[in-house]
Amino acid sequence: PFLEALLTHPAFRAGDYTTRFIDTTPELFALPRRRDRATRLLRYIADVTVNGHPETRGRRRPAASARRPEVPRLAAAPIEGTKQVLERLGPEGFAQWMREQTRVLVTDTTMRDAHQSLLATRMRSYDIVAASPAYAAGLPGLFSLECWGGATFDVAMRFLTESPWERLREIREAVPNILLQMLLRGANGVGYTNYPDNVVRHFVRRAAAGGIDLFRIFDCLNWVENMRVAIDAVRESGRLAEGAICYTGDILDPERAKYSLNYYVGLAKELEAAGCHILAIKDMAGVLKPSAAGVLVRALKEAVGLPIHLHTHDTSGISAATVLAAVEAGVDAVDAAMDPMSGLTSQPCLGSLVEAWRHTGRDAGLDPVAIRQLSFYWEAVRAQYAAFESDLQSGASEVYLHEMPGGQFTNLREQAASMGLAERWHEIARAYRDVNMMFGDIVKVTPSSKVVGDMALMMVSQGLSVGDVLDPTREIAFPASTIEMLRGDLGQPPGGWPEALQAKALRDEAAYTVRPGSLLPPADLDAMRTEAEKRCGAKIDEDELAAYAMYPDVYAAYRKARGHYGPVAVLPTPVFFYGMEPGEDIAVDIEPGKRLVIRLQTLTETDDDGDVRVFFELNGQPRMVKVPNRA
Ligand code: BTN
Ligand code: 3PY
Ligand code: ZN
Repeated sequence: PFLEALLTHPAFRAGDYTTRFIDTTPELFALPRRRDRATRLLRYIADVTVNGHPETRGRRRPAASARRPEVPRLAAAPIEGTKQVLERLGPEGFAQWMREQTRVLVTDTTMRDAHQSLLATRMRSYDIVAASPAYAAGLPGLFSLECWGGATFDVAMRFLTESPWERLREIREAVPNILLQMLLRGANGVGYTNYPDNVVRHFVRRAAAGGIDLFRIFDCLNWVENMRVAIDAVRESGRLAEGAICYTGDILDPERAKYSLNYYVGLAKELEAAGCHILAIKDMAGVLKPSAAGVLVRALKEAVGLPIHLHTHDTSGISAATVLAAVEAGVDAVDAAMDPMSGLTSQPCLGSLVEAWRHTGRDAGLDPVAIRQLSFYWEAVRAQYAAFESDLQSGASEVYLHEMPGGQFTNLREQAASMGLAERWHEIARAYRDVNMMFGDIVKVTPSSKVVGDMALMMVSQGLSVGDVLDPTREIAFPASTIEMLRGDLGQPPGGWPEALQAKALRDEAAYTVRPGSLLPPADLDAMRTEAEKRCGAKIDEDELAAYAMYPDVYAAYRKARGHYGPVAVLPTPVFFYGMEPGEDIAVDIEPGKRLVIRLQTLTETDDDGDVRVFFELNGQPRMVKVPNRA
């Protein structure tokens, strides 16, 4: 039937087909694509062995002596944890329970923010899922695992050719007892722009069904108006809505009056009134100083009845002091990263914080042996991602100047380097600060941080000062992201946008101040599903639709790559990024009980057609794959 469909297809009969035929007529290829996953994986391994992986090409390689990550084998008795507390008490009761705990409640961010901030978000499901049972067995006293959302959703599909939904499902299956937590960018979902309300609602419902218990929701301008749809959707799903105040400036600095203690207290009250169960202090840049943390936590505890959850980054090098001060002041929960994934732009060191509270009234109750065993595992995992390490070697007080979020910092350095501006980093940091002030001193976190970064890079590369940009007689080609933000597309900052700059950037276009989502018509999800199915040549389920709605092109490219290469998420990380050596064997579980043993025997030289033949043994049977050498 496939061949018949192909031969009678109008485009084929008209001779109007090229190698792009598969792209434009995916419906014809749905059938053969479904064939043999093993064959497709061999095709991938052959390809990556010959050509390398585009994401690691030209980058530092892991040390040859690198140790293989061994997952600690811990007794697997299901032990009751926060997940059961939530099931028993419901979200309101759970929040009350949090406030009654004397121990510090600890979130481990290793599976999300830590690798987002240290390794360009490139940690694969393979390594995350493998660690999960050890968490369930060894650290059932953790408050939550932050394991999803933020940039991980996009990066999984775009760069790792894997499904964020499958990742979530597998973590959930392995961790029945600890809350799973995600980061949601309010109306921006897990993307970089405001989406229609029904897209945000659909996404939240699917994430809740997929296993997320706690949604940390923020808005990149601290505009609560823009968080309500997400907060309501989380509440309707029966999950925990954690509303975040994004911390910027310095409450102790009278010169930064815009972001005063009063401002944050007001925001906290708004979030409480909006129905949040938990309040997060989201210090995305790591600029909350220890003394300010104490003042802030005390004031918030006084002002609202919600439990408080602190998130910070160690870019400055003193974030542990901030966390300790917040705990002294009575904060209920804190974020930290497993030791080998902590520090620098990531979270403070989990194991050491836990030790700091041991034998005190706030002992976190976490097993140091399990922490050390998991740390030993993560250390070996991190070594496999050497290609994504930044050149950052130490803490830096410069963070108080630029206030870049931990997740953006190394990214922007890379971006600067790729523009030939590596030597001018400190100028960029200064420009970032200046652009922030030019925008009226705003909260900088995805996606507003990206707007500031784009503008700063543009100014440094073109040698423009703030004075030049504001000069009415000077023509400036503003980055599109700046024009969109000043128009109102990301929402409203406290005090509105600076009018002269806004008028200059928008020229004749009108700005608006209403919620962007109120102007976007609801997405027609059924039509979108039909479109996606046509484009991908396959059925699209509700989860995939949620991904397609935010990232149509990324999702379609992921589906296509997956159709061609198979479920590459099952491959060990060194194989995924570098392929195999002749004589090497690997065992791959493509599903529970279905194991492939793959041996790469040998490769030929590149032939006259530019192809390499790669000889494998698959479960003992010889197989050959021919791949073009694209080098
Ligand atoms: C995609 O197209 O979305 C995924 C990219 C996968 C490309 C593979 S990775 C191994 C091999 N080496 C290459 O340079 N390309 C392919
Ligand atoms: C994200 O939005 O991905 C963040 O981590 C913001 O801090
Ligand atoms: Zn963060």
